[in-house]
Amino acid sequence: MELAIMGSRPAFKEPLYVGQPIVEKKVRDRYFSNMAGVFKRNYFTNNGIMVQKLEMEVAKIHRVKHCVAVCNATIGQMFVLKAFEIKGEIILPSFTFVSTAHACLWQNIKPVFCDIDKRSLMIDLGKVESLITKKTCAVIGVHLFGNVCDVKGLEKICNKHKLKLIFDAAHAFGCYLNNMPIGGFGNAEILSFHATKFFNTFEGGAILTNDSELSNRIKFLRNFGFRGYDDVGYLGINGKMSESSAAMGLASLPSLRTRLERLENNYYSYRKYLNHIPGIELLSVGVSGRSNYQYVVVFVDKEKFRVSRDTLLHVLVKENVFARRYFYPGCHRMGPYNILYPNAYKNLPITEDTAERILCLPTGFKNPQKYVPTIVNIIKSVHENADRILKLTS
Ligand code: T4K
Repeated sequence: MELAIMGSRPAFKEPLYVGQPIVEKKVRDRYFSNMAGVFKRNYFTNNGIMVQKLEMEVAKIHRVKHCVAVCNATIGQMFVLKAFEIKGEIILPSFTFVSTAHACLWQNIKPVFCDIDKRSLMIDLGKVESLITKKTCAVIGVHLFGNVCDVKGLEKICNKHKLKLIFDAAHAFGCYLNNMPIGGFGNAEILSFHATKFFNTFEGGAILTNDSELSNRIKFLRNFGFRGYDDVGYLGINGKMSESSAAMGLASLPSLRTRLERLENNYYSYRKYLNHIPGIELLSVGVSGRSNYQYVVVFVDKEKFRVSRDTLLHVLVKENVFARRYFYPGCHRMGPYNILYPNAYKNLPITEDTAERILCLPTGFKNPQKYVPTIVNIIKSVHENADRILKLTS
């Protein structure tokens, strides 16, 4: 295959993105109909009926007592930390979206970065205990790329050391561990409903928990700390979800099964075609339960593939395939953590190695046959034309 980097036309006219929102026609129609009701009621935010309905539905799906909808997952995580009055240190992986660490440091809680397990890419249980100090108050596990953390192992450690256990479940809407949906694990789990996620409300998120006291506190925190008219009892802030966002969420719920099928189809299509390229390995998902197949993640072994991950990315972008290096280079190498903890990398060898090899490919196509074989052919051509590509990019 002649590649754009060699002078050919890009394989795709339109850009293909990781995280392109999936909004089926039925969802759009339901959204507009929901919004007609919102305009009729003339009630746009502050715990409206759309938000309340969405909370009930999301709690039901995840089999938890409480769902508190918020404006995004980052604020949601901050609310959980604030509600538990966590201070001191929190152990979390560096291999995550930077918001997981920011939500801690924003409240002057020191993020202590833990390495990840090479296969699952999630926090390495074997290393967590060695990072616990007198100041440690909590551990955050991050369910990544549609897979779920080793919940039992983390619970055991946290129970033993009397630590709170929180899950960043931004990627995990609808994921299962064995036969249990995520949501009720640990003290709280935080979902993201960002536009790029499996389930989106444009911007948004939710805290799932079975802890009624925690849920009540967060409800106050997201509304400036108001306990009633003119009565503020806490240092709250504005973290509310709007009716428009909730209307989008409610419109999407009936289409989740078709969306899951589409993403699953995309994943298996990649798996079928990627099978025979030396140096390209697909991350397995759904290993310990059910995945939402939201991400298609590959690892590039430079020796076997003969071209580095970054050169491959460069070639893909020229073809309008906007793959992404989530979560390169790891939080510990981003500001301000690289300045605060310049030696953190020494304890994070797997994180460092993974961040250099990982690549997320676009997914969510209605008809994967139209896209996936071509994307895979580009990758194959890069390998087959390695010498030429290396000359062109050096
Ligand atoms: N924890 C984890 C593990 C997370 O991954 C995230 C967020 C969070 C916590 C925090 O959740 P929130 O506070 O956001 O609710 C994007 C998302 O903004 C972010 O939500 C997400 N993770 C992260 C993995 O991806 P960026 O900076 O890479 O976004 P951006 O604008 O480059 O968009 C990504 C791709 O999606 C682009 O290639 C274009 C495409 N896109 C994006 C948007 C917004 C679309 O096609 N349409 C769109 O509307 O962070």
